[in-house]
Amino acid sequence: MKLNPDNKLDVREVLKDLDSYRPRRKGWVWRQQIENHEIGSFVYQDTSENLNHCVPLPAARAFGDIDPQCDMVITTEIASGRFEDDLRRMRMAAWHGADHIMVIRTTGQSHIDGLIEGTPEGIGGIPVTRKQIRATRKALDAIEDEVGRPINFHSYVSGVAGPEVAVLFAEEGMNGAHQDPQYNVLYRDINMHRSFVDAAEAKTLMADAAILQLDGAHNANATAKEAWKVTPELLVQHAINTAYSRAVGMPTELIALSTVPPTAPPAPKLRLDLPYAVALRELFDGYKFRAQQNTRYIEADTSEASITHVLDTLISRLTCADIQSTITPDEGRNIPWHYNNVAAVNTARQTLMGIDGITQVLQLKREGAFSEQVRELKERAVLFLEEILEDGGYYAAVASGQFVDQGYYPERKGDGIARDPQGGDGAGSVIPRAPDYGAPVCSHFGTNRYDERDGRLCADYGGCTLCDPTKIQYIDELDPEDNVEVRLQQTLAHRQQGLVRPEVERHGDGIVCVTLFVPESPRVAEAAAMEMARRMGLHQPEVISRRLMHPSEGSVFEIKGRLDATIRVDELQLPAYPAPLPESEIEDWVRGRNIRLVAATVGEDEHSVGLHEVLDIKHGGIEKYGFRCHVLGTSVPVERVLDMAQSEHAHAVLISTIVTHANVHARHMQHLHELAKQRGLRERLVLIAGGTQVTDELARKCGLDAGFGRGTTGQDVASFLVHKLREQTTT
Ligand code: Z98
Repeated sequence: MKLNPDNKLDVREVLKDLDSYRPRRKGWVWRQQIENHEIGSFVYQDTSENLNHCVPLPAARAFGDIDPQCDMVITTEIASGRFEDDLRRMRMAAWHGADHIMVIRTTGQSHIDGLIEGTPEGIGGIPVTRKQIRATRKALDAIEDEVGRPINFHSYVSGVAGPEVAVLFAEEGMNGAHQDPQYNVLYRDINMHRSFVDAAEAKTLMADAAILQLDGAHNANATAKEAWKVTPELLVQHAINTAYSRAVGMPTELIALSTVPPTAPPAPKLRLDLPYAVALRELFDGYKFRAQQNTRYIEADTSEASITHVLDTLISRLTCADIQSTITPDEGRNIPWHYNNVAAVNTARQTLMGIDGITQVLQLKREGAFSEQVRELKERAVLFLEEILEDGGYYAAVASGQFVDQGYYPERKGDGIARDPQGGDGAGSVIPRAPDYGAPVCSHFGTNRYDERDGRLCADYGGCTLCDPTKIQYIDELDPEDNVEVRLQQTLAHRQQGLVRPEVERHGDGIVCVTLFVPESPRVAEAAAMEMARRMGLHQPEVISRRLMHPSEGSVFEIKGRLDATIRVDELQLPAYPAPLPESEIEDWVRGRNIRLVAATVGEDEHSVGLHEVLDIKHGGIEKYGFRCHVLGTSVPVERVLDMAQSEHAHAVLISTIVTHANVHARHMQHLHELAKQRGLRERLVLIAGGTQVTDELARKCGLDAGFGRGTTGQDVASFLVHKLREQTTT
């Protein structure tokens, strides 16, 4: 399967012959660091290979559209509920620099005692089934070819069916997974004995399949009310899972500790979070570190979430994290939206490139109060571990509620999560293996009656699914109504008919978001905002963010709702801009020709920023190609503009209009055209208008040659001028 950047990902193609698709590699892939990497005008220190296809950061347009890639793996976490929608989301994220795709499982999968094959769509995550994994891996294989970088696919080896899930992941080429028995115990109330026994089996499978393991310690600071107080415990949880993994035989390089900086502003974040990050890195030197964006404090303000994420990422870089994991900044208010997945990836990408090389110029102070804080944290953690040993071990400590207590150890508040060692899901289900127990796959932990032959333990019974994938039973979805084929019928019918609808969660869901400020006190303002949303035609409007500006002056609201707008693509009138010419071609044509332009902001309009952006050499405008620009300033009458064009023997006139009350921008454009005609100048003068309310269509209707709206660059205008002036000289 090969992707073409000009075409949509074809889900039908992904589903074709899925029963026989095999992953083409297994195991985790890191980015390779490149130091002194020359990209465009810069030399980078903390980068990896460039991508074949990407969407550069917005400011890249000022730097030759470069898109340096950092050396950390970047995660995006995906959870729409439908895997077919997730595939497109993954492709977009990969183009923006994500190479670790984590899919969230549907709520409750942890409690199911087996694989949930044959299951359709999920709620708050997807059901992790063989079909979903295989389809995703197949799509990711094609996406990684398209972007030119390996992409790691990841989900969770937890719950009552942990070992079965681990076999599935090993069979299907999953590259990373969370595995930590403590997560089962604390957050899913699965029996502790069962969880640890299962973990030994699951970790062996993961080690043999080179699946990178993330642990679950960070969940404690997502759960604790005062997250910075559980920092000693986080170190203890990491220690338990790491030691257990090593005891089972997992190699160091496959163990990644999962960590989240515990606080967010207005807390003094760096002062609290940095010592914790340093203590963790020092105690677990030699292991990998996966730092996740802090989601603990995400409410409704995506810009606040992004700023905390920038600070988190700074901590990651200063303390040498290997993976920067992102979550959508809107997770506090929506089923994450795809463009917010991309926004989170870009926050990490932008921050990491912005602080490239920072560790060569900045060093954390290793004396005084900072190192005392680091030492104190380690001491608290060691004391906690010693107490667990003295008081009867891990099971006893959990039973007495020692974990996720809000006290800063050794202080105790008595509000921790307590679990009964004899209770929970799967209690009493651990039974000793019979001496002649035969393991169903080669990769396993403990007793096995089969002896190794030809390097395999499964030779005696003719091969296992890990050694011989033809033995894998592929089960398709079983629900006749809710399955991907049925869901795709509508999607594909829409596409075939050329229909498009807005979307953010799932294909064509119609969901849109509007932002409005209402100058009233909060309650009145909110009711008014909702009413305004209804009048805009939004169905089921819902306030997803409210930000107080002032108790009586007003508030800003973001409202989401469903917009019943289905557009026929073939009925759209697309502006007929010529494709921009290469800069060298523009310059070659313009230089030496003495092309003169007269420009001004017309009418009573003092806004000149847009015009300067397009013209001034200082702003990268078209002067740089050799156009001779005569700018008359702001609030200039159209008559004066034409006087000057006449006396200068100009080739073109550019007018800019921003102020638009009473359609004044359109009237100025018409006036320019009419007057040029009256004076007999129209034939030889190219007339162009620009401004936020100007469109090409409107400008042409008013008699001009072209109009340029928002987002126009000098290159666009220069390309048009060269096309047009060339035409004039050849006709
Ligand atoms: C993360 N965004 O860590 P269920 N095992 C471990 C986990 O940390 C998690 C699960 C399993 C976070 C997601 N972590 C939170 C060690 C979840 C998931 O039962 O499928 O929800 O388990 O990336």
